Amino acid sequence: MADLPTDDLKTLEAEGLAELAACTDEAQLRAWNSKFFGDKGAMKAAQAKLGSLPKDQKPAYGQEFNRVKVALESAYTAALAGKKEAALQASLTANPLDVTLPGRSRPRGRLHPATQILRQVYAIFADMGFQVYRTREVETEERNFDLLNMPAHHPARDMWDTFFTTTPGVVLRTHTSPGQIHVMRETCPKPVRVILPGMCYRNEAISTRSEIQFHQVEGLAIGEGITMADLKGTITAFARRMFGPDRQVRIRSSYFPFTEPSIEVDIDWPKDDPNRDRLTKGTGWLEIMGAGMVHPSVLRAGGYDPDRVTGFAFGMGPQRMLMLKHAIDDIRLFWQNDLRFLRQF
Ligand code: FA5
Repeated sequence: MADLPTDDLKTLEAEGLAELAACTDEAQLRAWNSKFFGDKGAMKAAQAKLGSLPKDQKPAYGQEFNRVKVALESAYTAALAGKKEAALQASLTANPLDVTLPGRSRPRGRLHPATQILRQVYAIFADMGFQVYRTREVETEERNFDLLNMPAHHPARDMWDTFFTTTPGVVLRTHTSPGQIHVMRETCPKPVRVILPGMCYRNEAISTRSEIQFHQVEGLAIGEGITMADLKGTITAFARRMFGPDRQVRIRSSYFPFTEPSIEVDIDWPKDDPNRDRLTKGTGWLEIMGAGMVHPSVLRAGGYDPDRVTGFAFGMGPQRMLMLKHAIDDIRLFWQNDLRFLRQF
């Protein structure tokens, strides 16, 4: 019996399947696909043959063609999927991925401890109704001294080793107290309740407790009937919140030309700290602020009538307070930019 045209299709199918099985990677599979299903491929040729067949053979050939086409197509799809899966497995074995490894964290910035303590101070005084008022770091000698009841040649000026600028009469402020004059002149005759934070500069011998630049937070309250009891109450309430109920507050009498009477406030150094004696010169206390009732001459310089209003003022050192809070043994650490220190806060 003569070969039927459908036999050619069967041969084509067998060839196709055999060649497909021989393909080892995806590229070979795609080449196989072009060879059999491309525009000039074997299946196109087999389809073209249909037109040249006698009419009675056409239906059988057509049916067989479709069967072979579907068989080869599905074999190709399955082989392609198999090769893709194998490639994925190979890549996973070659470059193992440990999904349990912790992710890479981004280093987070944080606020400098000096800024952190300033913000704590603001928050505590905000609760007591004090507003933050900012004034300048470069001041006139007049506001830094004269208007604070320290005329030229007054011996009290020796309390502050001053950095003078090359402009006569202009200094780097030695304390935040000149801010009192700015606030009073701006606010008079209304009552005042503000804090004035900022950097101060003194030509000091640098030591573990003293820097040539340091923050202060000045406080000023002016109104009718303000007394020393208000000052003590405010300071004690502040110290309780800043240092907690277990730390002791000591108020001593003192002297400042711009307050009368004047006091200084100490906090006890943590008792279990081995550096306690060295940092407190054997006393167990560290001074955190000077304060007092605003001197009548200063009230007058600010525009107020000392017969009608009184007021209290204080000037505290946040760096000293941080030292006390965390038993930090050297004030110089604050501006050294040593990350081993800064990262602890
Ligand atoms: C004054 O500067 C006054 N102006 C404070 C004041 C304000 C008194 C209002 C009365 C009324 P004194 O020099 O003591 O005072 O400084 C105040 C605080 O600033 C000190 O208690 C201390 O905490 C801090 N301080 C002073 N000098 C330094 C320094 N060199 N380094 C770090 N902190 C300092």
